[in-house]
Amino acid sequence: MQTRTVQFIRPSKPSNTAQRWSVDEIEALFKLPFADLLYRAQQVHREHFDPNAVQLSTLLSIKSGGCTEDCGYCPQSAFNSAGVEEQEMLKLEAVVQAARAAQQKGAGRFCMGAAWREPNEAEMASVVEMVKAVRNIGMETCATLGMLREEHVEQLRDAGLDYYNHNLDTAPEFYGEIITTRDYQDRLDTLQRVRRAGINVCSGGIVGMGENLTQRAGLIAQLANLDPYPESVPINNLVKVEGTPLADAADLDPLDFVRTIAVARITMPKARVRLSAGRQQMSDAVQALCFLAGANSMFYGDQLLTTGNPDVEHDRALLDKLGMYPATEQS
Ligand code: SAM
Ligand code: DTB
Ligand code: SF4
Repeated sequence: MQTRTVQFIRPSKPSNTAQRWSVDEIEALFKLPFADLLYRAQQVHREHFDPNAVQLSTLLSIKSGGCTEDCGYCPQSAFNSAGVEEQEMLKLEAVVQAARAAQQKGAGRFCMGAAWREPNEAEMASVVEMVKAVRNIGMETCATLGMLREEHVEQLRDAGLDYYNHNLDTAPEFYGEIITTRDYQDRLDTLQRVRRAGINVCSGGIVGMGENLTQRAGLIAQLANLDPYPESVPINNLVKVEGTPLADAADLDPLDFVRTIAVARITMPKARVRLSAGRQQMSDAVQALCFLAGANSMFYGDQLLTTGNPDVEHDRALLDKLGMYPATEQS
């Protein structure tokens, strides 16, 4: 993999003002002939980005397991029996050490995830220190901590957090079949607080949970119609974990995953569209199609939160094969 210096700046004002998309229009994109869809996505991608540059984020679970929410896909929910033991929050030194290791391997952004509904004051104080320390080593920072109150958003902004990840997960119509302990509106409210505080928004969802095409289009419509739409859009392919209610969900056709990437690219032209969970189960060829469809970001590092990700050597070889390289702020 070619190495380039990863530089970053926080955009002063998001320029990604939304065009409104109806669910029907988005469904029609999904139904385009594959080659036409990819051609359109490619055109949009090349208008806004270097098509060979990929932004690399490394994840770290700073607090794992025992979560009080009932998300049907999640191995960390206390409602599920995936065998993820509840652990205490990691110490600052361990987080900084993991961030340095990720940076040395070429990641530009470090994303800290916590398995809880929302942080309390003590937890916020620890996370603030982690954000400051990771920024200090020269990485972009991201956190995913569930619901946030106004004061928490302000604390994270003041610590210099670059991105906040909070996923809509699926369409409003399908949401209730996956999660009952938190409302769709709660998620939208948190995203709005993050946006208003001037922190970049990272929000996406999961496909392959048994949603139909209209519902898959409904998720993209929700994201694309946020005004402005998110700077970063993680598209996760469900990782089916034994002990979760979705362990036996039907496999998503890989070409439908590629289509989802293309539709996200077309409807959110300036967003980083991230190949997220599910890459370990995906062939190199499918991932290459995802890049052709406009994906320009991925989770990089041997672990996601509690499940595996392709190892770094494999990803470097894949990027080399494709002539791709880590993104800089210009690409
Ligand atoms: N607890 C916080 C929350 O839910 O907002 C942050 C961490 S949570 C694990 C972050 C996201 O990971 C979820 O919203 C979901 O989109 C994704 N995720 C969790 N388990 C997954 C799985 N098995 N497959 C794909 N994505 C998953
Ligand atoms: C996102 O959209 N996907 C990441 C990150 N944001 C936090 C998490 C994927 C988790 C997959 C299951 C696990 O490893 O626990
Ligand atoms: Fe908890 Fe987040 Fe997992 Fe839901 S997705 S169970 S909130 S860790």
